[in-house]
Amino acid sequence: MGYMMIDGRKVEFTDERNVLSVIRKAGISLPTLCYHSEVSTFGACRLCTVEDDRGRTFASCSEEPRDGMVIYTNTGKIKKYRKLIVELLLAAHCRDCTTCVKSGECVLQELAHRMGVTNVRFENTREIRPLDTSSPSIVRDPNKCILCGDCVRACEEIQGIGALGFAFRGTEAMVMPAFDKPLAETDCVNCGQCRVYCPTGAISIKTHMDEVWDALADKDTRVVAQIAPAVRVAVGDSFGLTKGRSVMGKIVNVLHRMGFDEVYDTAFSADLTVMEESEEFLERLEQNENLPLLTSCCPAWVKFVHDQYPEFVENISSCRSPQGMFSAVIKEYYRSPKNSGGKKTIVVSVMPCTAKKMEAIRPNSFTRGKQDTDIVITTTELIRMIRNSGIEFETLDPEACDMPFGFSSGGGMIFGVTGGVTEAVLRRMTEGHSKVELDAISECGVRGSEGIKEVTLPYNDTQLNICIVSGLANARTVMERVRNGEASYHLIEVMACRRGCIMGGGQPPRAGDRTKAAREKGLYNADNVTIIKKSDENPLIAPLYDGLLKGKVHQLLHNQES
Ligand code: HC0
Ligand code: SF4
Repeated sequence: MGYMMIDGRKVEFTDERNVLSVIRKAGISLPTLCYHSEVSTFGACRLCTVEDDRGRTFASCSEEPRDGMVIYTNTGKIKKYRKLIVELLLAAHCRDCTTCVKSGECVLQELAHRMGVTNVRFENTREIRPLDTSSPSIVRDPNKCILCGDCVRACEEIQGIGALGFAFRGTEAMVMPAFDKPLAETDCVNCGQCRVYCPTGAISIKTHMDEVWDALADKDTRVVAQIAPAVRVAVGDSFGLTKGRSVMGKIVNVLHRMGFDEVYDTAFSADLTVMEESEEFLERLEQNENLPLLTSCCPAWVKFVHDQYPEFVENISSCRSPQGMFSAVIKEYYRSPKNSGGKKTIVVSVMPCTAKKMEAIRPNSFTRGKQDTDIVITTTELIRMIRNSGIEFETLDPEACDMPFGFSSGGGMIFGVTGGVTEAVLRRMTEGHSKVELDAISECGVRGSEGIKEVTLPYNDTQLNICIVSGLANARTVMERVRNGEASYHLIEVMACRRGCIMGGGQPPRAGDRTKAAREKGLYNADNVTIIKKSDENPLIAPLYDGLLKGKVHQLLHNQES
């Protein structure tokens, strides 16, 4: 512990890793473009520069706090310096702000406004580069890149992929995939974490909102939506509502008003996933085959295994993700002329995830060669569509999902948080459903935001070893240990994004620790208020197996051999 003087006030510090953190703790929001507490310090943007009592200026992100330091955060010299940095960044930046996807959420735009930059005196001499639209999930616009390196570090350090890097030097420097390949031809897994970290419009979501509007305008089309678990806890704060609180009922209402014919909760098909995945798990345990079972609901993780650990492809669960299962069930239901009423059916899934756009077009997830999920939009796109519609979201009353698929258990709901899939599967594998039994599961180590969690549980005569992972760099650590025989598990649950889908690449970005915790709490609260917690006790599940799914379980709920 020590003390420093910040702008004439005494501030205590303990384990803060740099002066910037101490300044922020003191309630001063210093601007930064390249600093994120979860990745390594780069010190490139210099916006967090401060001055000490001897007139020395330094980047506060790169300096350790020392007892007795005296620093000033807003001297005339620093203000001028910061303004010049922003002006120079703008000089080398495409400035089509009014039509930029990031407009209104761009950190550079916000800083220009904050620093009072109203004029850029320098000419942009950078050559205009083409956009990379090769990925099904994200778009890279090199003309809007400010070389902060945030995407590079997110991809390398958090996801352990390294699909992006710096090329060339000095004024020629650029961020791009190796050998300037299109992103779609790299090991990119479409997770969208680079887009979450990008402060400008240089990396953005590939949007599909127009396709949804077109479908809604077509009177001969039935448009059916499914909403993923994590979406409901990441929408409200954009409309001034409490951070992290589930607004599922309002989302159902707004989608009905926009013209969706039916709105469903992906948590329903997460119940189906629990049924199928636990059965597959028990079979593999019995036959001691293809263990550890690797969960298959996160498409970025599935691609990661195919690209990086091909020898484990057989271990991936054959289950489709809840997104895939739901779309297949909806399409099958409306294949019957009795239900279709002569209309074509389009399934729109609303996901916190950019990789789900890639999963939807992955041929092994199709039914009889046809794509089931027609359009995937992310939470960010949903928010934009609500704004576009002009509907006052915050004032809407909650509405329930439609029938015949409109009920889900709490087990399906918690899929959106790391550990949720495992917890739901364990609930299914437990005979009872009393509070004591369910509490024992939630307290066995499955919950919590750590990137790697290990749980050991007795099941019949076996001690089940389970590993729960979020963040692909962590997944690499675990898979290396498994490959080298240093660790052995029966089940490995992986969500590519740290903390799970609540922090997916399609969620509104710039979520701080409070937002992350609120989203997590929001989903557990949504589970708390459900009467039925176990997927197998969802009253719509058994009739579905006896009816529509009869003889078609494999065809509709499992991925085809690829
Ligand atoms: Fe997820 Fe899912 S939980 S991956 O995180 O399994 O995207 O929310 O929709 O499909 O249910 C994302 C979230 C889903 C799926 C579910 C799973
Ligand atoms: Fe890396 Fe994910 Fe971005 Fe692809 S989408 S470049 S894997 S961070």
